[in-house]
Amino acid sequence: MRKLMKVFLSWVIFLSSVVAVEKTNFLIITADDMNWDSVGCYGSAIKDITPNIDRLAGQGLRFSDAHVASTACYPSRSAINTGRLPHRSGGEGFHYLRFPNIPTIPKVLKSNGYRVGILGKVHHSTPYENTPWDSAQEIGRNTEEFYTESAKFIDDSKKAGKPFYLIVNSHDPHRPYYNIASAGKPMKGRQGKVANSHPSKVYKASDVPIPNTLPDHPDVRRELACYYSSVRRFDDVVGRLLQLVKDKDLSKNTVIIFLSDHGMGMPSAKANVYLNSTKVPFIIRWDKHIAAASIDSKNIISSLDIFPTILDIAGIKSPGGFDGKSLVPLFKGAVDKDRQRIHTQFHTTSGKSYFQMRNSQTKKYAFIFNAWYNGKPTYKSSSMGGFCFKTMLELGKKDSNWAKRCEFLLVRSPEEFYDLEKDPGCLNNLIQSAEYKNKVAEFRQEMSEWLKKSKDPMSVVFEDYIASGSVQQLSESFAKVHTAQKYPGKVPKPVNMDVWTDPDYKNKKRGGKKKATSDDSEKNKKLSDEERKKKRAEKRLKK
Ligand SMILES: [Ca+2]
Repeated sequence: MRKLMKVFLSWVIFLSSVVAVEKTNFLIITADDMNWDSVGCYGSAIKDITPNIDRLAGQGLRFSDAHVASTACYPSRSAINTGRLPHRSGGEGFHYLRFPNIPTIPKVLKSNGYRVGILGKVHHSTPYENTPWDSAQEIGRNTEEFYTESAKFIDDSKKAGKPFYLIVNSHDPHRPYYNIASAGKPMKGRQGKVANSHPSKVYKASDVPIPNTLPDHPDVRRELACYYSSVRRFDDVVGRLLQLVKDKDLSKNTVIIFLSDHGMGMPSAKANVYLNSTKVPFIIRWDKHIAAASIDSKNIISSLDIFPTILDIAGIKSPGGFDGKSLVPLFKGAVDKDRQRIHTQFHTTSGKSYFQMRNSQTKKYAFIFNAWYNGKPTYKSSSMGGFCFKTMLELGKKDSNWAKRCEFLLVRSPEEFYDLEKDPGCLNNLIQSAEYKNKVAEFRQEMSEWLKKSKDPMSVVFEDYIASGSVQQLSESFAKVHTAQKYPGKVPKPVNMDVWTDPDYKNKKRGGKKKATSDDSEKNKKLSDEERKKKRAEKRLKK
């Protein structure tokens, strides 16, 4: 009898491992601050800039109109993790989700038998302090390290007999760009353990296209060349990850999704809601389920669709509450009439400057509401860093066109309206144009309905503004709502990754901010909480 039981049990274990192997794995690859049109298959003017992303597009489905929900690292990634608009998850800024118990990709997949892992940008991609990552590791900009660390995670998942969800987040092409501070030498990774690698191709100032939002100036060219070299280094990572999936023989049952978290860190892109802010390259590959080299140019899709799509593919019951929906019906070329418009948002920079923007756009037009508008040159974000905006300001001293452009970027207008087919760079604000009067009215009405429907706190501000037409009323209303809407979310500053991967972490002692030596840790152990508080107070007094 015991022998029979043993045979039966070994069969159960064998069968369950077979079932687990057949489950679909997910590999999500994200670029950081990469413009949609920097990619070869999206029309980059640099020939063969991204051979590996282009190859991925050749194996899967490329969406020509994909947008992210918000345009800074953390909120964009919170939207991916929750499938909800930032104000509906409490993931508006650089903090954990403010609202409790929002279902997240890692939590739902883990509770459904997946091994969940994250490589790179862990701080910006972790929705809650108690997110149950099985593996969470920071990484620098070394291409081979992406291969070896991802391989380890995949091997460990195989050993555990579990399907995996692995999100690999490169820091490229986020600033600091390749080469800019180190004159051609690899820089030490900020978070990586090894030196950053060289891109497989380095671009020169004369190689790069200049978007019409930026001046053609030697400093801008030099900076863009560094940016494009970083784009190339990201593409190298994609190449190694595609090779890894092949090497591990996982092509058949692994879905690969690639996207950028938002547009490039340059004026008129990142930390705004223009076309170059929210539009991203977005490719999904799923062997035998998606025809190779497909292109979807009929639907507008969102990063909010990723979570419901994963659940749909994995056959996991949806917890509901999404603002996105599954992309699976589009894999066979369906056209969805509800996917002809998209709503995007911006709330706050990492420096906690609140520039509340809302955009309602179709393929043809974009209507923007700047709830933060106050008539003064207020706007400031990392997209003004580096040489580009500095050069624009410098040129503006002699050229009134650049002076006007700089002034507009700093001040804006309560509402903006663009004809995206004629003006994808969003340079010509048509809000006062007689020709577009009816269109503007139509979009304004839709914005009003949408803000109410989505329970957006900025709805009151918008209604106050359109009822009064007064800038003063706008400022007063925004100040009122804004005071209640500051985001006191807890900012993750873990000293190591155990905070996310070790369930007992909270019960263990946390180390200091600086790297503790063995002597320091002994000292720390001896200090009681009271003593530590006293020491901190003394330090403050000294300052
Ligand atoms: Ca980013």
